[in-house]
Amino acid sequence: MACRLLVLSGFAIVGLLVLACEATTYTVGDLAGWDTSADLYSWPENKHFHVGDSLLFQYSQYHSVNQVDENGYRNCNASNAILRSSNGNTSVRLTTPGEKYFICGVLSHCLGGMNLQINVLQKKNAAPPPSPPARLSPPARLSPPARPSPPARLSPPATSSQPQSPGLAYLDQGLLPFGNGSVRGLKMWHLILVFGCCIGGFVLVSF
Ligand code: CU1
Repeated sequence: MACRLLVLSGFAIVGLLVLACEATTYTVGDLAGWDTSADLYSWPENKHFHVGDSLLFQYSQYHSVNQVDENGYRNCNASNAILRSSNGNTSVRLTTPGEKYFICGVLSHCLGGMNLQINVLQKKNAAPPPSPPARLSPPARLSPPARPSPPARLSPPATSSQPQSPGLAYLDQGLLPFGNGSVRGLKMWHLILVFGCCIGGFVLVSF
């Protein structure tokens, strides 16, 4: 499955490269051709001519194609033409960037609109734009410093509904044997002992 995807993407890349490299042939004047009836002034608008593209001039026997410089273009003068053709089907390959000028060799035709000026751009990029650089992994985040464990909370003092005397407070804190819990049992035994001693003493006095 991965191999198929790899092969398919390879074909897609090659196809894109072929499309990018493909030169375009522009038929001058489109359907009207290289003719006095064509609107050759606005024909180049919204077109992007590149080095490697071609212009195809299709015309009747009454016309000719002459590539001239700017001066020849302005004056409809083909005497110093760079290129001259009258075979009715002239293909001109655009080999260098810059302004290019073409006129018909018949002066009245040139003055009547059979003249063409185009701007040729550099060759299209054959290779796709470079992929952006690989993103760096984010810097390693430092682990936060270990938080000290909170101090052990002292158990809150036992609450009592009744106000306590200072003595009872001591008892509750376990400082005296008569405090809370098991200590309280000792207090009870102490009372019983005292009570027993009193009864014993009373019995001894009675006899
Ligand atoms: Cu002409």
